Amino acid sequence: MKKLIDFDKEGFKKEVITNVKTLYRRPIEEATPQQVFQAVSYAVKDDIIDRWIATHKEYEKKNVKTVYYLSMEFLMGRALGNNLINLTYYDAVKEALDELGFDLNLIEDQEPDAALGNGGLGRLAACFLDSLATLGYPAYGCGIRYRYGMFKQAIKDGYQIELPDDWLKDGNPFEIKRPEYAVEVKFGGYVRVENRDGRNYFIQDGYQTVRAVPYDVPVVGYGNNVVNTLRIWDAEADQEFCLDSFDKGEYEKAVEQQNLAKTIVEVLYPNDNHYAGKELRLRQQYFFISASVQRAILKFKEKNSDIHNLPDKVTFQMNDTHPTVAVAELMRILMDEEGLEWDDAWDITTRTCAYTNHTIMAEALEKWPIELFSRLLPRIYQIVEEINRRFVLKIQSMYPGNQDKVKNMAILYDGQVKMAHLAIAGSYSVNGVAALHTKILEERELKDFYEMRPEQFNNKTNGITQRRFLLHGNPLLASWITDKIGDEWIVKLSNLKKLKVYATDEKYQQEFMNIKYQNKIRLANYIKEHNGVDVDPRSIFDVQVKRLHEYKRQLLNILHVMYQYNELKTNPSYDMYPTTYIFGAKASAGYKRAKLIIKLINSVADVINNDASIKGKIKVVFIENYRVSNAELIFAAADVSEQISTASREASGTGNMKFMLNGAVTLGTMDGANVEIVEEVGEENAVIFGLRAEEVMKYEREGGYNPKDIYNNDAAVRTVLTQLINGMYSSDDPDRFRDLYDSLINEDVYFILKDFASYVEAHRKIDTLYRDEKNWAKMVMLNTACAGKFSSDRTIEEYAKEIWNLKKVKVTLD
Ligand code: GL9
Repeated sequence: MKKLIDFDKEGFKKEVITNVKTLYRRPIEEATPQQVFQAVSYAVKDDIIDRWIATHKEYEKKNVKTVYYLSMEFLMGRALGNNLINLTYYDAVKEALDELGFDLNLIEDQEPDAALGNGGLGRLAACFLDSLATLGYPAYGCGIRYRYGMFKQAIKDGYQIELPDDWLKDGNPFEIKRPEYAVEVKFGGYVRVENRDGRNYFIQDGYQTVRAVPYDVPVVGYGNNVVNTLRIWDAEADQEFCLDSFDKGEYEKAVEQQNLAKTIVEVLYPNDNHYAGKELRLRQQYFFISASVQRAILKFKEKNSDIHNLPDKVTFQMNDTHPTVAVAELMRILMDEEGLEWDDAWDITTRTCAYTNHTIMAEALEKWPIELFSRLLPRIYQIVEEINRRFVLKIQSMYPGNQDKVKNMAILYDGQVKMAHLAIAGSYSVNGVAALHTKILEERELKDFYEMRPEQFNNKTNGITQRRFLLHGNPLLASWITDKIGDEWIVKLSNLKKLKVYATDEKYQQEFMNIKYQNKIRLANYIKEHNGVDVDPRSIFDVQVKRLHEYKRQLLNILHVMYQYNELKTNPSYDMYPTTYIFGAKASAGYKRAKLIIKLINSVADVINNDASIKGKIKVVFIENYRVSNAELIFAAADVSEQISTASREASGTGNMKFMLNGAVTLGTMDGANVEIVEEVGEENAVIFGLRAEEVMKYEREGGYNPKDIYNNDAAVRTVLTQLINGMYSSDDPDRFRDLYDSLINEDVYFILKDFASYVEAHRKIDTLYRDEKNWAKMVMLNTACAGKFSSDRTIEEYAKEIWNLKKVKVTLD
């Protein structure tokens, strides 16, 4: 690996030893692995700090424009390994620890994942931070320091159990508490008007305040001395918990306040692509947005005297609608605190805010009841009302007499605050996250808004960071690539195309496939250790890992496994290449059907894995507690990447890119970024099946299709469906899976039966392709070679140029 930064190995070892001593009063020989992890992390942080300070000095000196990436979720994963990679110290520290008698891999395993996110949306935010720092763009991530992150999943009797994720229990060595930057956030009360010097001021009274206290987490750029900040907010009760209260008998009240504040940041809502409408969630949203926006304005004012220049120095990028109250909060600050008039404030706001849409799933749309919204945020609601009033006037002047337009576009309608509409009205940019997704937004979901202001819309196809998902997650492949084409790919992923020439060379094919095999052994060992299942690394590793959601169609996958098992049992000549079907998925705690699908997968695994008669031709594994850290092992080991969402539903997907980068073939529908993956790698190097988005949307316009036709005409489908209700996989309770059966037979909203035959066909094709070793090697190598487009570095360059107008900064250490 390239070494840009000097590393003093002996000094580092000494520091680790000292840290163990000062932190734990122990000699290093007696330290636990957790203690060594802490000691190493503090030593690494020491090196980060100087660069962090230097970076911010440079930003201040240049008075740079900064993007504030506002997000309810940052799915960071572990920090130690990633920080070492980006400091370009990884190998050197590995050596230093070896000399101290510790294995860096085991030390890394001591760190809990920072799982402050659900899935793709949160992980995208984390990849973006990595790219922003690596490219040298001034940026803050702004979020919430949830006390409990994404729950820990255990599997008991095949069912998902949720356990609290107490990720802070040993302390987070990388974070720094910044009480000096604390701000107040106000909830509730009422608004009164006060006239001063002929101008009306709106004053919130009778409110409760919560103190927002930031914790800063460093985000290290790769080999460039840049360290940006992820600022996550903790909540504390406002008043000092004073002895006075005892005297007044208000002890309970004081404690209550304390708890009320703490509750706000207690837990991440474990919903993916689904809105639950909980009051506490809106509290969370306003809490971190008000704190982040207030702090950004204060910082702006340190270096700039005219608030009108805010758009030249700040962009608030809203990660989905969750941070959308930022529009109204910025208006509030500009008017109530900076004394601007509406038009002026609105002009500044709409040149400062930008919005990314991440889903078209109807159930994900955030709509707050006006009653709740106005009670919790009275002043903010007043502002939203006025934004809406003016916006509706604009609609009416553009489309006189067209009530449908008002109905479809108003921010307040039917007693609800529509957050997406507020985001669009308040932003200068609206972007989708893959070409197909953006097209669907423009032509269907947000058609009216697009017609009103087409220039506002743009696409930014998602990306992933190769630093975590190749350099750190797949060290064997990373060093093979560096050996062939040099190490510039680490910061310029398009270089991978230079690997194309190796894809047809047998010697290199063997090297590449050998690395894949080593990675499969590594995963097999993990599975053995964590699941107790033996899997054969020579079998096809066919993998679907992502959140459990009906639209992602894990059910289609497992129904196909059931079908294949039937073929093996009934047809002695059925010839299939041994395949290991690997699943990993968390279901939202309240999502019953998703949880039932997990149970089904595990039940099918139980039956099939224990049937000696099929000679191990099929194995099914459900990896418990799928998360960023084990994902890195899984991507590296996959042969086949299952990306099988109902076409039109997956906005982009990013797992698809991680598999491709690590040399897996996509078995997928023409959905989200799969479309662009096929474009890059060529149709012959992916296996595509199923309805196209156009076809799905046509059926939907026409009221769906009739799944019973398929049930009646396809005997194989009928058999599989019957096995859902005849006790084959639930002998103790034959009705257990009836809900799944009914949903497929009666509605099949996600076109599972409709796509089934095509999916079977696609699997046959994979089987045939895999047997042709040379061609398969060529295919997977071309997948890696063509993955350049999907670096989040490319995505961030596009955001920086086309939306944010940011300038790069260079940081040197003196
Ligand atoms: C998602 C989409 O479902 C994904 O297709 C997309 O890749 C990511 C990132 O743009 O955004 N939208 C969404 O609400 N989630 C996504 O993953 N869900 C969450 O993670 C909450």
